Amino acid sequence: MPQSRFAGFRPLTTILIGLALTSLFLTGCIPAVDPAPTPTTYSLTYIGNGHSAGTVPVDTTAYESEDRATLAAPGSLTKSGYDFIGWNTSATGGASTRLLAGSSVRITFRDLTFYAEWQADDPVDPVDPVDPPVDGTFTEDTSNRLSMAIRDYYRAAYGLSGAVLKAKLQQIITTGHTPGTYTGLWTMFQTTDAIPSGAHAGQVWDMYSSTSADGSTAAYWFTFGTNQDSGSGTTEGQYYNREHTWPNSTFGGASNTTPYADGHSLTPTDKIVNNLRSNYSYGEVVDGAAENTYTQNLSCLGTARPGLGYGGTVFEPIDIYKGDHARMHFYQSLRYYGNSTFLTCAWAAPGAKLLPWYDTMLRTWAANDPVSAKEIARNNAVQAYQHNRNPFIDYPILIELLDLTE
Ligand SMILES: [Ca+2]
Repeated sequence: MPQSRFAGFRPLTTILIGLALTSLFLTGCIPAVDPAPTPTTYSLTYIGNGHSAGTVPVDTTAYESEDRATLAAPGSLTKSGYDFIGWNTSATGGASTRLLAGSSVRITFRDLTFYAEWQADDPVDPVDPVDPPVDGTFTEDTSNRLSMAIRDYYRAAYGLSGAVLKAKLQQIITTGHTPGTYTGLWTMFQTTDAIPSGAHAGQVWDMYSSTSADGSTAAYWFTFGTNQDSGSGTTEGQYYNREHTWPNSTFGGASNTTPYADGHSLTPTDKIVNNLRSNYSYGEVVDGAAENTYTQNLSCLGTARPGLGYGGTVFEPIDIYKGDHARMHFYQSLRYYGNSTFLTCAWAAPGAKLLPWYDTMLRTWAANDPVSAKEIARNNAVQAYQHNRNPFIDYPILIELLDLTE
């Protein structure tokens, strides 16, 4: 269970209860007692999505927001002429929103619906639900999804594949990158990480305190400048500072280096949660364990869950921002591929190469939390600041075309 965010008010609560009891004693009148509030619960629903036979799995668990679910096997579910390839958050399928049966999903503030995804049975090329990061040619998206300027940005990489594609993309995002300073990030954040609209427009969009994908709700709010870390603060919600999504202690740590102040991999976050995360790897924690430490938006520091492929302490952002962090890490791995200051750490080999367990987890995170309007706007704003882009936001397919582990 999460720590109570009202823990700090216990003394006041105790006083008020004492006063109420005293009042009751004096008046001799016992009013009706409101029942304890029922915790909000969330459901996980499976839909057959055109299945022709079998039974759709049913999950009757009433999940609380910090619980974890394991996606069911298809069981007897079948569709004539098709293979089951996974559960999809979209009824129309697509690799970017697919999760394999057996995937671990955190229930965070929402009901979840998963549609069976079917692929026409092909006896010559049997279905492989795990898209391998290998072959395939990078092609221009000629729809109107991307502006011509963005399409042109990648012009030299179209038609390439594999290691050649990786090298060309690294060259593209390195050439023209005009690194800002670590101090300059305070100003950059005001254009890259501001809430775009609504009651909190212009305030800090902090993924460690936000509770909604559109930024409209949060555990607490920061105002640029006013709440900028000034060296003090002891509890959540007082100050924001600069969070390296890929902890800087693993790449030298000198504040005048390019990766230390790369706007694509730093965001404004609550100072206390930033300190809690420290330089632990991102990961997925064990299910609701008492030893886990939850922040106010239910980000969590705890022991890695069984089966993750890593056995240490990890920090788990909430689900709606996992894809954001995954794509920031993909950027970091590509931009600094081969950079000798990037050392061995819990999630990477020297040269910013993702370890297989981490690569697998981030691919799942990216698939489960597709590119959002927030990331697209942020990519444009960071480009305006330092003149390079995160290719994995523009072209999510690149995750399937590049191998970031070697
Ligand atoms: Ca997201």
